[in-house]
Amino acid sequence: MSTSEDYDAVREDIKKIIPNEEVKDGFGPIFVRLAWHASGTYDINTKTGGSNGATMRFHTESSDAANNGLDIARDALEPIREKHPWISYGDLWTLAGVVAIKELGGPTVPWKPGRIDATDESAAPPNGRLPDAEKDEQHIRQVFNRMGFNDREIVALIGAHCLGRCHKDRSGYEGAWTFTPTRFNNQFYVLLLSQNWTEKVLDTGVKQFKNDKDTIMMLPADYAFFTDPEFKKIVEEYAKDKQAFFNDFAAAFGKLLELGVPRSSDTETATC
Ligand code: DDH
Repeated sequence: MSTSEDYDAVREDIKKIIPNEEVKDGFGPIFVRLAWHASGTYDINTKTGGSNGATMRFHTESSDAANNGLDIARDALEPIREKHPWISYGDLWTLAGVVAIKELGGPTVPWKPGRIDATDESAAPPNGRLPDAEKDEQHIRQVFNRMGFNDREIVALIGAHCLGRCHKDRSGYEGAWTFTPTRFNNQFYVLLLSQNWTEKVLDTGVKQFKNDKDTIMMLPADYAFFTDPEFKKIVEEYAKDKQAFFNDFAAAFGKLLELGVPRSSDTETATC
């Protein structure tokens, strides 16, 4: 049975590899994206998908276009798995997201171990469960309600777009959402409200919103948080109140990572 010291040792090793001169923004933002994509396939009705199983190791899920580029995060974590072979990939990937958020200045997200890796492809959820960046608020609500999230949790979760950027060769989109892509903060909301956004079509054929100086961007699915009145009210609140965002984000991201993870009374109490 692994102890909390064992998990602390893994946390330390994850921390060490997050800053990386050769990788733009380091590995922090992409570890957050990996934790989210590993978890965000959950379907509350069928109780399928989610981070238990680490099914992105299998071709069905790793080849979902939404997961393009996440091999970079999985490969970066592989030496840590080799050093600590007792940890499941599901635990390692979700823990990497939690450690990254903290390292980049964000809140402490509650995290518990206990994910068990699936042994074959049949456990993988079907492709297409993650949100489509071209789509609007109706699609966003449909996808996140399927995971079991309400409006407030959805708005809190999208604040993670304060981190990192879009890469043309991965998603077809390009650029960062904020001027501080390696700092976890409430700038996504501040900039969504304060910049003047103009729609542009990129040479990859996708639509994106750019600010006047063409220095930062929003996806159509981000811009929906500006145009939908219910979403916008919460965006305004988080833009003004960073602490409210941090509290709500920590709770919502912690809930996301738990989706579909079976809990016995033993692991229930083993919070790390
Ligand atoms: Fe996201 N995201 N995301 N996202 N995401 C991308 C990058 C990152 C959508 C689309 C994209 C969340 C929600 C949504 C992060 C975290 C989170 C990219 C660019 C696209 C496209 C990928 C690339 O080109 O490298 C859409 C659509 C949604 C939606 O909700 C409708 C959520 C909920 C999270 C979260 O973590 C809670 C992070 C971090 C990145 C930056 C990755 C990087 O490499 O940098």
